[in-house]
Amino acid sequence: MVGVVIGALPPSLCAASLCGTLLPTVRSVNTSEEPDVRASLDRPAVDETALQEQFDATIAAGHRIEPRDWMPEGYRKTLIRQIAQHAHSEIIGMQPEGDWLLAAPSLRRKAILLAKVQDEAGHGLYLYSAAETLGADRADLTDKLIEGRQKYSSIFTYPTLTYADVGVIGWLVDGAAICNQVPLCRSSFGPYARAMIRVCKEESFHQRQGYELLMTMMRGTDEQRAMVQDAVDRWWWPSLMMFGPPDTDSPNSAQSMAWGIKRHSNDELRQRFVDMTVPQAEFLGVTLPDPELSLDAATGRYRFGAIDWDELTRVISGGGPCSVERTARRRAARDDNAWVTEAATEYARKHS
Ligand code: FAQ
Repeated sequence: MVGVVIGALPPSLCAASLCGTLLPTVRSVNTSEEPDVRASLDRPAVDETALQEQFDATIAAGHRIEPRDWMPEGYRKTLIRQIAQHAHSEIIGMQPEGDWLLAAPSLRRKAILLAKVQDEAGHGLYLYSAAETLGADRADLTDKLIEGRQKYSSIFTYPTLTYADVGVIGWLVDGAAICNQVPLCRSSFGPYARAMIRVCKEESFHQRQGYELLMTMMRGTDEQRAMVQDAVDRWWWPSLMMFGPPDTDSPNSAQSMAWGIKRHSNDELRQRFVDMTVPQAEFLGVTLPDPELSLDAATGRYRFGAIDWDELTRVISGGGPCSVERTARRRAARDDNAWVTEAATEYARKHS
């Protein structure tokens, strides 16, 4: 006998339907000792070569792969890896700014920050939903994050020391996220690409609110201007690391680009971010902490100094300044709220 349990909380369904990627998040469970023979009975014999050719042709034509389409196992695994890491980044990324919610300097700033942090939660939900369309289980992904078996963006292991950090995260971190994620709106996997469209619109608002906060502080006192400069000094290099290792040391890029998951290499996007950001820094009146930063007149692009790749390796391996704290907090959120999951699952079971 085969029963069905709901494998996710209602929010996942809401998020999935919002981004048009609704697939029922149900897991088939064999509740008897009998072997589950449905799979072999339902499926006609398939010609893997023809399926692979059809997949390749879809990618070559720039069309989308959808969850029910056949896909190579490597493509599915790569997508789950990247989308899960992306989702984890959005959720862990709520913490550094969330730390300032109770200390925002005015009601207006608090309302803006609250809306932003809630947006990041929404992004995480869209992304977990996209991963679920590939057969991943959300609870399992969360466990992998907490146990250090899946990554989240290096940037969120750094602490937010002053309120200027909130502005700098909006300007630089959301700015880097936009550079990275706008091309993902054309990613070959439909649910991921569609989720990115809404995410990018919201990131764009986030970047503007950060820049507006910094502009306000720069028009303020010497102390406020010093706070902004200090925050820029601390966040500039970690923002450049968000784009990942250099192309020469990026094991996943070539295949991900061949599959149309990534559209540009890590270095290309990093350069685009620098070119976009330097004029914004000049307008703001801050100095970027890189004495080698200079405009190459021949290419119209900015040259920049060497990135400390050892730092990125250390942070990615769990050695970031707040790595332990970030994961511990996520673990506590999972454990403290387990009763909600259990209640919702039981409710769904009774009504299925
Ligand atoms: N941090 O071969 P590659 C945001 C890992 S969302 C940690 O180059 P790939 C919004 C990489 O996963 C920010 N790990 O890998 C927000 C791989 O590990 P694995 C997140 C990193 O996938 C704003 C290994 O190193 N955005 O900011 C990092 O081709 C404000 C080798 O690297 C996304 O996730 C790193 N920086 O390229 C929220 C965008 N870099 O799995 C709150 C989607 C690399 O082999 C507040 N993701 N690694 O063990 C991507 O575009 C890609 O996954 C890259 C990495 C570009 C991040």
